Amino acid sequence: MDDRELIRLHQKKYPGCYLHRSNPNDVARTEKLTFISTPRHEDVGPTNNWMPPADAKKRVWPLFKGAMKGRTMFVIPYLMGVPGSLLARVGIEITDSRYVVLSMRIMTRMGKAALDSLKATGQRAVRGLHSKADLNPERRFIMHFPADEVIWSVGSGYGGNALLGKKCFSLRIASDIARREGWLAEHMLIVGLESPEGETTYMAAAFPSACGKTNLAMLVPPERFKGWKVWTVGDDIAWMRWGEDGRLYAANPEAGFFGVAPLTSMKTNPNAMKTVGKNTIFVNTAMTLDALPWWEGMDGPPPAEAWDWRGRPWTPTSSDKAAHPNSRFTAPARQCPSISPHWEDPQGVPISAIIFGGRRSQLTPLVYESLSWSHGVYVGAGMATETTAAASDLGLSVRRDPMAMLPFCGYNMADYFAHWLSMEKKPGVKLPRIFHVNWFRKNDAGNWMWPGFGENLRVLHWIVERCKGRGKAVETPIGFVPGAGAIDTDGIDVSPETMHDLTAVGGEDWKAEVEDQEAFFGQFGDRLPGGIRKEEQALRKRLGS
Ligand code: O2Y
Ligand code: MN
Repeated sequence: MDDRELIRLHQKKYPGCYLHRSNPNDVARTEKLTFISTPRHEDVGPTNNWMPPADAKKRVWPLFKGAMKGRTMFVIPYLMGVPGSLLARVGIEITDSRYVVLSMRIMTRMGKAALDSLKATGQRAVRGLHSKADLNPERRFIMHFPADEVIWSVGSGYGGNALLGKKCFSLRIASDIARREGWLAEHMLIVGLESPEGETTYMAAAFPSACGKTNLAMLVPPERFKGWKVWTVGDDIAWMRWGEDGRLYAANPEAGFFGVAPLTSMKTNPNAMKTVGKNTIFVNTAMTLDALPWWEGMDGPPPAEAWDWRGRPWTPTSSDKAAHPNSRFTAPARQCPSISPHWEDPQGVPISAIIFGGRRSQLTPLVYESLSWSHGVYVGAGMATETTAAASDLGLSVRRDPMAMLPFCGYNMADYFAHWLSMEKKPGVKLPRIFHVNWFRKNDAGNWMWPGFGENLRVLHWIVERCKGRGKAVETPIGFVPGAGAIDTDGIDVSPETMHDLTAVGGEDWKAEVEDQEAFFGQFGDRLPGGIRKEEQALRKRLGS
């Protein structure tokens, strides 16, 4: 605090809470400065930045020389996952950032749990070296060496670039370990839906960044679903392996949430608001004059005066936003009112449904179910989302983001698809069903067709019904969509006609979609698994193209 690295917030209203302001040139993870380093380019594929290890040694390693001078160097042993779990792994992060130490203490199980686990399992720790250095973006690199299970990060002190347990370890390095060992490390939330009869169905869902994963993980059932409960297991990452009973078990390797603050409110996510009321580090939010965190979209009127995310005076007439759009809260998961009683079970929770999704204002139905596992993998591989700066003269800008892993797969994505396809060949597995959802359809007038937020439970309910072998469905070329009346619309302003439009499959539009997917898949050349090509051909045939 003496160095203003942390600002103490109002301790009566926000006990144990602090604000951290990052350098204004360092406010989000940086994909273009993120590299996978392997001897052969083809092992990282066309969707990752590649740097050969020899070049990394020449270009990046020297940046660490003297980089920590004048700062304390910390050694952080940390555990991703819970002690004693087959789904747990140790990491060591060396860092010169006190903000990183404090954040890792929230986001991971730090210290003794990690050292005990190292001793008990004899595992090799994933080794990470991090230095803020001079925070110069010209000298900023996030390097991954999957073969050695090593991470180097230099020149950034922000979130995903610097808290190495999260994206670097739990997704990029872990996805490669998972491929070698036959499990899955995925960019997925994990949620349980408990019926009034007390039966809980667990689902894992992959959505690209900024599609509301944290909100879905912490959903509050609407009035119509009184008696139902939603249990949060994780909001960002799922590690999944096959249990002895043949089911797929998922665990959240993290111990905290690093959620986006703007637009989080008692209306959009009351559980998140209650989670961040204590022991939380806010990053790049605004702060009121009486030291309360504030951001655009929070409940109530804006403060008459505040400090913006850079610490400059701000009023509602200021032209800039008070909070940075990527401002965040770092909060312990155990504080979440909807945290599952099973979120720390060492075996994880059994997954009945895998859900893929994206933000598509047109084309993609509210929900559909794949025809088979391999078709579901194809659906995930073809996933896409509209980018925030969506509208242009050329139409909507759509980013392909297979399984929401485009920025996080630590190896060639073609091999990643093959790994997913191989799952159904494992003897004795009871495969989860695979679905695709889209909360973001708009009508011709440009209005949302589906209310979203808590009402998304109605769609999850249909998914659960399908998993139980119930739930009316109609087969279409792209998969099963809900039959008329299968999704409960009681109490919401969604007419049967709108429901019809939300679940309709436009053949011509889908033919164009397949062509666009083909352009994406084409970049993998011969490495694209035959299973994906086979599904693509089958879809073309069903569409009559
Ligand atoms: O910009 C960052 O460093 C954070 S990115 C992030 C944080 C929490 C969960 N997911 C993400 C993401 O980009 O997927
Ligand atoms: Mn994420």
